[in-house]
Amino acid sequence: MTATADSAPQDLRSFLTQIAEQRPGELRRVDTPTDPRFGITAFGARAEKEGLDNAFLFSDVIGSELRCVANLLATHERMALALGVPVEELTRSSTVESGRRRHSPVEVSREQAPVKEIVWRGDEVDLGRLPIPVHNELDGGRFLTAAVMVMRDPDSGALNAGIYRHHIYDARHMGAMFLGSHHGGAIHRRYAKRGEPTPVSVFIGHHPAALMGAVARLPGIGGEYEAAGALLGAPIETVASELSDLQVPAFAEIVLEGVVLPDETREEGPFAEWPGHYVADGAKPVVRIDAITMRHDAIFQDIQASGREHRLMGALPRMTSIHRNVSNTIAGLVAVNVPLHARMSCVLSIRKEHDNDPLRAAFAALNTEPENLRMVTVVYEDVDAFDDREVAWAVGTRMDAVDDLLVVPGYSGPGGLLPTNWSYDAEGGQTPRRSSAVILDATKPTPPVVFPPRARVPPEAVERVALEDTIAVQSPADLQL
Ligand SMILES: Cc1cc2nc3c(=O)[nH]c(=O)nc-3n(C[C@H](O)[C@H](O)[C@H](O)COP(=O)(O)O)c2cc1C
Ligand SMILES: [Mn+2]
Repeated sequence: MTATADSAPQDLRSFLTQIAEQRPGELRRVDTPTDPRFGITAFGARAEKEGLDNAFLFSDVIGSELRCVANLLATHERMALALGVPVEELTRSSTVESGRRRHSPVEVSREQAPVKEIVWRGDEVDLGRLPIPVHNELDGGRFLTAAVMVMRDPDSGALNAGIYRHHIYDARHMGAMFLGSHHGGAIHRRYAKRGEPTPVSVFIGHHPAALMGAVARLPGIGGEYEAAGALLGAPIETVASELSDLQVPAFAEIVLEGVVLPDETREEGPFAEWPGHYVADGAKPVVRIDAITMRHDAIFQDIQASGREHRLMGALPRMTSIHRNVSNTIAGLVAVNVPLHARMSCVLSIRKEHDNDPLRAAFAALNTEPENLRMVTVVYEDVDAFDDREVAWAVGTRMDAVDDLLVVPGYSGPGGLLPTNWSYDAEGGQTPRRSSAVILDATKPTPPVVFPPRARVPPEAVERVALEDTIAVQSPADLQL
C-alpha cells in the first residue's frame, strides 16, 4: 500500500476497525464508569485469566474525557493482523530485514494532521486529564506504557524513537526510565553533558506498526520511523512539533511535547515490569511537558504492564534480533522462540552440522541481549521450538547435564529488571549483582553418529483420519456394548 493524500490513513482507528471486521468479538467496549486505578488493568487481567486476551475500549474513564484502548496487542493473532502476516510467520516477518522496503517518513501540513486539532500550551497542559492508569497493586502511581518518545541525537542529527515507561508526577512532570544500552538514555546523557535540556515529543495512540517500529532493535541510533514504514508498507506521515524540530506522526491520537531536564532526577517507581517483579526503582530523569496536541476525540492507549501484552511486545523484536545474530554465526538456524511466559529464556532449534554449533548459537543469542537473556535451550530441528512440551521432552531425553549443561557465571546484570540481578537484605535494600547464564544443549549428536530414531505414527496416516468422522461417547448407551 502506498500513502497518498486520499488513501485512508493507517492509524489506531483503522486497526480498531480491522479488528472489528476480521476478529469479531475480540474487542470489547466498556461503557460503564471505569476507575483508572486498577479498573482498566482489571479487565485485561480478567481476560488473561480466562485465556481470552480481549482488547478493551473504555468510553467512560473516571476523571477524563478521553477514551482509552487497552490490551490491544495481547495476542499473536492480532499482532499478525496488524503487520499483515500469517501468525506462523510472525516472528520472522516482524523483522524489518525480511525483504520489506523501508520507507522514510513523509511530512504533511498541519491542516492534514488530525493530531493538531487541539493544542494545549503552558498552563493549559494537564497530564491529569488523560486516562492514565495505575496498573498493578504496588505501583507508585500512574504510568504511561504505550508512549513512544522521539528524540534527536545531537551528534548525528538522527531521529530516534523508543517506548520508555513514564511515571506521572503532576500536571506537567513525569519520569523517564531509560535502560542501560538503549539509545534514549544515551541521547539524554549527550544533551545533559552539555548542560542542555533534551527536546522530546512523545506520541500515544497509533497503528501497531508505529509502536513495533519504535521497539525494533536497530543497530545504531535512529531508523525507527523507517522501520515502522517497513512494517506498515507505507511511509509514516509526520508533522512538525509545536516547540521543536522533532517530527511526530500526523495520525497519532495524542502528542506530548517537552524536555528531559538536564540536571534533575526524582524518585521513580515502583512499577511492575515484564518479569513480574518490582525492581529497579530509584532516581530517574524528569521530563517537563510544555505542550499537548491531540485529536478532538482522542483515544488514549495503554499497554497492560507486566501482562501478556507487555511480554509479547517485548519478546517479538528480541526474536528478530536473536534470529539475525544467530544466523550470522551458524548456518543451520531453524527457529527462535522467546516464550512469553519466560522472556529471559530462549529456545533455538538448529540443523546441527558441527559439534560446536549449539554452543556457538547459544552464545550468539546471549550476546544479542545480555541484559535480559539468561537461559538458552538448543534443540534439534525435529523439535518444535514453540511447543514447550516438545522442548521439555528433548531436555529430558537428549541432554546429559554433565556434558550438555554449561553455566556461565556472572554473565547477566548487574541490576536491570531481572530479580536475580539484585541482592536483598532484611531492611528491603536492593544492591545490583551479576547472575549466571545457562546453556542447555538438548540436541542429538552430530551426524553421521546414529542416535535412536524418534517414535511417531507416520504423518500421512495421521493426515488421513479426522475426528469429525468419529462418534463422541456422551452416555453409556453410546458405547453400544
Ligand atoms: C511496553 C514496553 C515498555 C518498555 N519500557 C521500557 C522502559 O521503561 N525503558 C526502556 O529503556 N526500554 C523500554 N522498553 C524497550 C524499548 O522501548 C526498546 O528496547 C527500544 O528498542 C529502545 O529503543 P532505543 O534503543 O532507540 O532507545 C519497553 C518496550 C515495550 C514494548
Ligand atoms: Mn534506537
